Amino acid sequence: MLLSELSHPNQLHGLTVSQLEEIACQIRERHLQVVSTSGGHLGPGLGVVELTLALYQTLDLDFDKVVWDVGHQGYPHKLITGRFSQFDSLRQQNGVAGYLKRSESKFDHFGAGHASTSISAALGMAIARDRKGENYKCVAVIGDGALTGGMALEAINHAGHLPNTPLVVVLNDNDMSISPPVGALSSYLNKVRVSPPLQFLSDSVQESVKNIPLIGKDIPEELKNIKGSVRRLSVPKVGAVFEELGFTYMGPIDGHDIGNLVKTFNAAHKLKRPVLVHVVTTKGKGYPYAEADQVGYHAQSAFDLTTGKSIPSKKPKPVSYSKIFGQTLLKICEQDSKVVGITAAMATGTGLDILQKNIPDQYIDVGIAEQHAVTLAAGMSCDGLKPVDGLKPVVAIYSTFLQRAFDQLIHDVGIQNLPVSFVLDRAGIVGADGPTHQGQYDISYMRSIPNFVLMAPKDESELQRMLITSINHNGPTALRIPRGSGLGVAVMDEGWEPLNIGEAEILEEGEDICNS
Ligand SMILES: Cc1ncc(C[n+]2csc(CCOP(=O)(O)OP(=O)(O)O)c2C)c(N)n1
Repeated sequence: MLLSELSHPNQLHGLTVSQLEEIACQIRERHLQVVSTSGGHLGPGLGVVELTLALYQTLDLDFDKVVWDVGHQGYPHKLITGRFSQFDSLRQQNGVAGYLKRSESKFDHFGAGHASTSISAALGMAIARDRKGENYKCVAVIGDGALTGGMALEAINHAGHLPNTPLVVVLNDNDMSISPPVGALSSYLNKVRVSPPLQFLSDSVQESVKNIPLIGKDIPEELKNIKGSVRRLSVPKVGAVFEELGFTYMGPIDGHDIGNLVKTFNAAHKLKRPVLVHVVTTKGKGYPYAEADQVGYHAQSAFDLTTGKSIPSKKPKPVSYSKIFGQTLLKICEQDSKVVGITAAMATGTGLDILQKNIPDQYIDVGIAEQHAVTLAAGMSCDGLKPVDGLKPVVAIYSTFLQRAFDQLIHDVGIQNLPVSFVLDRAGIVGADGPTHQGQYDISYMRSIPNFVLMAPKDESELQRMLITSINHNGPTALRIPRGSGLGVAVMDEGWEPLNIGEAEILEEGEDICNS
């Protein structure tokens, strides 16, 4: 079957593993062709090709619901749900969106762009289904990075408490966020992933199954026959954290083995309770450059498919605002050990990777946890007799992702008037990422919070002066910086003059309102 002829995902039903593998090749080809031309997310989608095909072979997407976390890995989903021919318009005006969007396709069951929402949304669908007395399947597909977000853990806490609510959570574990993942949960998944290879385990899977209290005798046939692929069955400790939280854990499964994936998903659907299927994938699978540099190929601008190298823009661009921020913060940190940069899993995007490489002691990555980042900084800033004795945290978060921490900004920072500096990257219009990523709300939401000083530099050197002003200020500040580069105004290596807060700068005298 040709991918170009696939107009409905149910056409995958009945295809053999080798036919699905053939479609997997065609998906990768089209994915690479379009992203290399127009830019977009690369590694995330390439990693879930087999997962998507196998999952959809076990579902009826006219009824069953799938929620993809973030949605940046959804290009294979788009290619098999009727958007193959429009795919050249990816991330362009009126074209195919870079994330899932309910208004774009009936198969996009839930829109996203921000991380860690999928389990909540899928659980909500499952509860609605049960109240209506229907029986479609609800599935959330979430990455190991997104799983570290507070909302995902809140949803697991809730779902695990509802043993009679069937829900399948597919953990797409590629051991990567945008950068390498951080945190205790990540270390736990690492241990699970590297536990002994499957063939070392007992063959008597069926016997082991009987002894598992949560599944016991009700184990479906398919599950009994997956020899060695469901490691939980023979190694009680693997996945124990999820089991203790009320989920039946299945895995880890090789995320590129379609046959095993299909069997495991079928088994998971039959369990009729909360199930977590742990699927191990390789980010960038099938494109060697993306497999080798998973951070660099998470998302890409246009590139040459043969060499993997970005196609340089005709007019060289000045250094980006994010980079100037990162370089300036590094210099400030070199002179003041109390200054600490904090990111929520966005080191490269915000320019904080510069600090990470040079002074790791003054750098913290909290994972995809914006709310925690804000309150953590509040605590760090007041760990002294007076607020001014504490550390001087500089929290760099994209404007759009800081929306998530609105209460923390008010309750933990603003009301207590704590000296935390926020750098809101990608403030304003961000372009092709679409409506979920625009930094268009921060002026309104920051202005409503007591004690905050809000700043927006007119150029690169003013960004430097505003950064030092905010770090020196004994109260909360928010410094907005736009996506991309400015005009290339020369920046200074040191000696940044702080600004007088609230004082206007006269650029040009004149008699009209606007004299250009
Ligand atoms: C709330 C929020 N913070 C940050 C981001 C930026 N972001 C997009 S994808 C991503 C990494 C997600 O990692 P994972 O869930 O493991 O998926 P993978 O990219 O590895 O497939 C991050 C941090 C986001 N989308 N939402």
